[in-house]
Amino acid sequence: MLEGAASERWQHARSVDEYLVSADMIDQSTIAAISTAPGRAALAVVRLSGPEAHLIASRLHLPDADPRVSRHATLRHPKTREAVDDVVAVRFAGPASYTGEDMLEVSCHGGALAPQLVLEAACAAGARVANPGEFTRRAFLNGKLDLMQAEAVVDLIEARSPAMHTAALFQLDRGLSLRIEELREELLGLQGLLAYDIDFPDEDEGPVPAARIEEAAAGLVHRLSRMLDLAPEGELLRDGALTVIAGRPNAGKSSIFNALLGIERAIVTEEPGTTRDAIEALVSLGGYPFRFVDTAGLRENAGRIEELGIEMARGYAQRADLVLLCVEADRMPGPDEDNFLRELTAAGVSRVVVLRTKSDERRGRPAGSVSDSAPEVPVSAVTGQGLPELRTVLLELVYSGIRGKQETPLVTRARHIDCLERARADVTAFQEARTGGLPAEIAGTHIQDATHVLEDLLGVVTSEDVLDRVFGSFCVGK
Ligand SMILES: Nc1nc2c(ncn2[C@@H]2O[C@H](COP(=O)(O)OP(=O)(O)OP(=O)(O)O)[C@@H](O)[C@H]2O)c(=O)[nH]1
Ligand SMILES: [Mg+2]
Repeated sequence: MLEGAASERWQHARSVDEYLVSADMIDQSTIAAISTAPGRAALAVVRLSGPEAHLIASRLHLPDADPRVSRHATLRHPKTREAVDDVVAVRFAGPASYTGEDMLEVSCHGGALAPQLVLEAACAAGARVANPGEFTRRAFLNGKLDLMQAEAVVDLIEARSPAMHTAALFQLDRGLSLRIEELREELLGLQGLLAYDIDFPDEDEGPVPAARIEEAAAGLVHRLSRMLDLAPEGELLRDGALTVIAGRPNAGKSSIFNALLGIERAIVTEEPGTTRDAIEALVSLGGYPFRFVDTAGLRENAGRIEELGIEMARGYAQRADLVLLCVEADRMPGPDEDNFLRELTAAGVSRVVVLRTKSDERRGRPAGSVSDSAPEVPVSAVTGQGLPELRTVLLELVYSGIRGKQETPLVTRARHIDCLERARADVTAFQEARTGGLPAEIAGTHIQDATHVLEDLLGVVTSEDVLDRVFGSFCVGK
């Protein structure tokens, strides 16, 4: 039986050529990097991967040890034998390692110097400094994970909200990959049905009823559409929904911004025109990320600096995923609010919530109503009244499709959306070709195209530049 990285690569490859290409893409050097973040810390980890990882360990005067057994030792410079640090070292033997290659993991002291000196000693012993994402790139090329799992590794590192963290962890466990593989299997099944059709074209009712093929195609379009429907929400998990707090000067915008953050971040005064710059903060509500932006109050005839702030506020509002328009509860809304709402509609911003602020100062219903369509929430930054309701409304408006469905594989990247849309377009083109009466072999090419697109998504066949793009976004050491 075949064993090792080569056999895993072979299982993933569809042809001899593909196997050779994937083998070719791995360079034979041994790479090293500090895998932990710089700065003052108790410990740091320096990792090595490649054919000479264990030889380099010996050159660093680390004692021999079985794989996965940690050894406490003094790491010494390979040439001078000078002590570099007191470390704990673990060897891994490929293919049973993260990258699929031989590896060495050194836990040394943290801080500015120790990890750097360990890395320099490793390089003096024959390693070269790794590029960003190079460890995971090797893991991918050795068949340890597929491309979507590799992306999930970055997502996990960069996750800033519990929901993103959950989605990334689920994907690292192949949640989304399995769903894409199922779709790919179905496309291959459909290709099989079509092959029958091509072999027996003249039979009245061939071995495969036409309805069965049509059903399979419709099912695929339906499933691809369902994944794409949730994709916009999945994408928002990455950076948070851009939520712009806007309104006339003194409406209480900064106070609400601070109340949502739970800290006094923006300056609040009784003077209109206090906020002039846009201030951003990422907040997680119920685990889901929102990027709140406090902006300058909108008004005519403002001074020069304030005017610039107002321009910025408009710019932000027009790009927003959601706008919170603040109007004091006791003030009748006027033309400023009407104009602003019109601008938002023109910019395609459909999600607006009207906050009737300072509602502690008014008893009963707020004065007038601001918009026919936007929900109105009375709030007070002073008493906290209305804030829980506001949080619920925001979550419902932005994340209703994916909230609470932890087991739903989520599409979170532009690359995924692009591939799924292309696959759906191919299957739709197939349906049209069938309706148009085109021969099965011609129509079938669209199904082959769709299959290839999903294979791109999984990284079954991948060009260097796709890999560069995916792994270029990694940090060094991962
Ligand atoms: N009673 C009461 N006063 C509030 C409330 N929110 C804000 N205020 C007061 O309203 C004034 C303006 O508040 P800000 O939060 O600075 O208003 P703003 O919209 O950011 O103002 P600009 O940045 O100048 O556009 C301050 O004096 C606040 O103390 C509230 O909920 N209740
Ligand atoms: Mg303000």
